[in-house]
Amino acid sequence: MTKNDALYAAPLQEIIDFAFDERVVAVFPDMIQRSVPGYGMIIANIGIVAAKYAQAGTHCYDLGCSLGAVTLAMRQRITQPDCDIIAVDNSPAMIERGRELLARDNGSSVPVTMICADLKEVKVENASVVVLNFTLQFVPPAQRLAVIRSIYQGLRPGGVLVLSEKIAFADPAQQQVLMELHHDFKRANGYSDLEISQKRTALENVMIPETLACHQERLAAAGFSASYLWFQCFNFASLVAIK
Ligand code: GEK
Repeated sequence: MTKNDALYAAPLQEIIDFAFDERVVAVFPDMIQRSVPGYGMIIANIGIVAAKYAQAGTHCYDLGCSLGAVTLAMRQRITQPDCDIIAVDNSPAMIERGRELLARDNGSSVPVTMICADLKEVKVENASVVVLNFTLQFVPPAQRLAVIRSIYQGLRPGGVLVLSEKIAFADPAQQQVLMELHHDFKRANGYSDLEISQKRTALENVMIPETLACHQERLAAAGFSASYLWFQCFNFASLVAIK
């Protein structure tokens, strides 16, 4: 059972920086579903991408796996022999709960290893599919190129990186409209104005969105031959980058 997210429902004296602790873990499936437009669709379709690009005898990575939603979707779809999935998150509470959920998943024989670690310390190797599903936005911008470069180096030719992010817009009018639509989405999902504003403050220093152009330039700088937008809803987008 997952609890409803009411972490920011009451007025807070002081809003501390958002952290993926036990309180967030307890409400995480509800929180992400009600906050990220298209989350369920993105997860299901990452399974489809993995089914197409997984190569026999390689690793697939889910970096910033939280409770392992992407891992479970990839696991269900991958049919290539001798693949495994390496799921990484630096929140001990996420990994503990993720392992419990994984233990209950018996629909696939694809092996999964869940590791509690900083993704910046994990060496990606012999990979065919790497997923950063709303994770890079939590890595300090100055460190993002090194992360993308090391993923590129660990991918086999023909391998892919799926990169999903909340995005910003260079044009202030576009930024304003899409941000308002995202807030309307959250309101339609039952969040109050107070919840929206307090959560926004908590995320301000922790989650830093960039423009789509910035992501695509970085992917090209790291060596990816192409990156394609395959999903966008309001200010949330997902790219598939091909080595
Ligand atoms: C999903 N992908 O359900 N190293 C490892 N993990 C990290 C790091 C880091 N440096 N920084 C943040 N995280 C998931 C959703 S949530 C997105 C991803 C969100 C982890 C952090 O602990 C959290 O679990 C996850 O990245 C981001 O498809 O909540 O908006």
